[in-house]
Amino acid sequence: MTQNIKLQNWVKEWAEICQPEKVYWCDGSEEENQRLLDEMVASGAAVKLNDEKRPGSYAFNSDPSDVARVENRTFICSAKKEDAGPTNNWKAPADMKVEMLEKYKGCMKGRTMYVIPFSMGPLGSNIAKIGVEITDSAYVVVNMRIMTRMGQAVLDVLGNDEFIPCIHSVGSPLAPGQEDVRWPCASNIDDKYISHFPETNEIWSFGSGYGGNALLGKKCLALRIASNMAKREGWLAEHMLIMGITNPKGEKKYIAAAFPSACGKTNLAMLIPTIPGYTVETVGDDIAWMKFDANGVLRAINPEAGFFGVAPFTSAETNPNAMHSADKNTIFTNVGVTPDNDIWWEGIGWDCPAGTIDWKNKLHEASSTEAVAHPNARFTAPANQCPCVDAAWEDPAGVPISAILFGGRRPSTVPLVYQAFDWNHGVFMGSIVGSEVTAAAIGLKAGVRRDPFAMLPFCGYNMGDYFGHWVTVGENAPDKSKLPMIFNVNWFRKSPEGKWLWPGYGDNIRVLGWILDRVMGNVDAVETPIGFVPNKEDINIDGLKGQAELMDALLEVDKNLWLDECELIAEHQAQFGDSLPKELKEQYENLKARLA
Ligand code: TSX
Ligand code: MN
Repeated sequence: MTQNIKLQNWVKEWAEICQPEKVYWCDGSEEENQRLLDEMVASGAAVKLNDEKRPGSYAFNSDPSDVARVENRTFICSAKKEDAGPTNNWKAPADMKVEMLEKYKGCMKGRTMYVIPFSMGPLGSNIAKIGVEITDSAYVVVNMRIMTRMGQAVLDVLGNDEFIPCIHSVGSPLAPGQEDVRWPCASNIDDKYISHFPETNEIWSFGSGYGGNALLGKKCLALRIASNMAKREGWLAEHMLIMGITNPKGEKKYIAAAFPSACGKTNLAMLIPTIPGYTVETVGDDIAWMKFDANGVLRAINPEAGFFGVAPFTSAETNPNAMHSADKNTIFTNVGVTPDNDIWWEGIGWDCPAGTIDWKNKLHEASSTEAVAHPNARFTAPANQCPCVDAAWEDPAGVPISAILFGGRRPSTVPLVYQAFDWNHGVFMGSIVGSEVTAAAIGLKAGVRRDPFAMLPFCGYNMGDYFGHWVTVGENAPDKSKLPMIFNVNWFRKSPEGKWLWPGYGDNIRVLGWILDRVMGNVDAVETPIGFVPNKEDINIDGLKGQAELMDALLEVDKNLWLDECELIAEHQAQFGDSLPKELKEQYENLKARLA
C-alpha cells in the first residue's frame, strides 16, 4: 500500500469515472502473478504451455482487429499544434480530455481495475522514472511485470514523490451476467486512442489491449513522454538498442543503435560473432536513455526489464539468444499453439506440427496458405534470461557509449558502413534515416520511407525541434572530445541482380570490429563526400567465400545516386519548415557541395 495521497486520490478519481467492479493494487509478487495467469487460463483468455518444454509460459491470442500499434490513433496533445509538429497527430489537451472522458465513463463496469506501480530503469536509480498504470486488463499486468520493475517495491521507493499517471482501458465494459470474450477491446478503430499530454506528463490510452498501445511504460512513457522530459532536462530518450562489444584484445566498448522496424534490431543486440575472440553482450534491444556523467561521458541505461520481441522468423538460426530468453516464464501473443501445447511461428526453424491452432484460434490445415502466427506476434521475455545479457545491464550509472549507429534497409546508394565527420554531421545522418518499404510502398518515391532516428512513431514533440535538441546536446557536451562517434550501417545493400552483397547476422561483427577500431583510433579511412568509408582491406572477411569480389560494390559511394538522394533529402527536410535547425540545412548544403 501507499501513503501517497496524490496517488490515492488519482486512483479514487478514476475508479469513480470508470466504475470498475473492484480496485486491486498490484504488489508484483509471484503469487499474484500466478493467480492472474490461472484466472486467465480458467476464463479461456490464455493457454498454459507445456511445463516440460515451456515452463511458466503462456499463450494469448488477440482479437483479429487488435494486433499492432495504432499510429493514426496516436496523439500528442500539446497546447500548441506546432509543438506536436508535422509528423504527429495533434489535438488540444482540453478537447481530447473531454472527448476521452466520455469514453472512460463506466468503461470498466464488470471488470477489475488494476493499479500497477512501475519503474522504468533500475529501482531506486536516479535516472529511473516511476509511473503508475491503471488498467482493466490482467494481460497488461502480467506483461508489465516482465517489461518493467513492478509492484509494492516501487511504491516503497516512490514515497510521496511525483509519478507519471498512465490510464488504460480496453474499452469493453461488461453488463451484469455478460460473458467476457477472450480478448476484449473496442470494436471500432475510431474508439481507440493513444493520447499523450507532454506538458503534464500524462498518458491516456483507450480501446486496445495490444503491446505498445497498452503496456504504457514502453513506447508511451519511455519514448514519447520521456523524449519531452529529455528535451527539457538536456538528455536523450532514444529508440536504440545498447550492446557491449569486446575485441580479441579484451578491449570492451558499448554502442547504441537505432534502426527502423524490420531491420533486425533485436538480432543485432544479441548477435553471436562469427570471428573468434569477439564477444557481444546485450544491455537492451529497444530503448536507451542517455545522459552525460560528471566526467562528460555519455552513459546509457535500458529503462526496460524485458524484451517484447517480434516472434516470426526468430529462430535458433537467426537469434539463438532471443530463443533462449523465451525458454521459460514467457508470454507469447498471437503465435500458433501445437497439440502438445508448445508454440510455433513462421520461420521458427521446424515444420508446423499437425493439429496446430493458429493465432485466430482455428485449426491450421496443412494445405492452408494462411499464417499460423500473426506477422506481429510477440514474445514477452525477462531480460535476465538472455544468455548474453551484459553484467552491467542493470547498473544505475549506465554504460559509457563510444559509438552511435544508424541504419536502414537500403538496397542501393548507401554503403555497408560510413562514419560521420563530426557530431552535427551525425545528427544529419540520423535525421535522414530511411528504410526500403516493399509492396505497400506504392506512391512512395524510390521506395524509401524516412524514419528519422527511427523515432517517427515515438517522438513526443515536433521532430524538427527534436533534431535541434540533438544539435544542442552536442553543443552543450561537457567535453566534446568524449562525444560518441556516429556511424551509418546498411546490412541490406543488393547487387543490380538483386543479390545480397553482405551476409549479415553474426558476420556483422566484422563491421562492428571496424567501428571499434575507428573508436580506438586504430585504423584510418577513406574520406568521401558522404563521410569516412573503410579501406576495403580493413573489413575482416576471412572465411567468407566470394565476399572479396563484392567489397567494391558494397562500399561504393556513387555520386550520381547521392545527388538523386539529395533531392529526396531536400523534400524530406522541407516538411519541417522553420523548425528544421539551420545546422541541418547547412549539412545538406555541405553534402551537395562535396558531391558537386
Ligand atoms: O536481422 C537481420 N540482420 C541483423 C542481424 C544481426 N536480418 C533480418 C532482417 C529482418 C528482421 C538480416 N537480413 C540481416 C542482418 O544483418 N541481413 C539480412 C539480409 C540477408 C538475408 C539472408 C542472407 C543474407 C543476407 N542469406 C545468405 O546470404 C545465405
Ligand atoms: Mn521498437
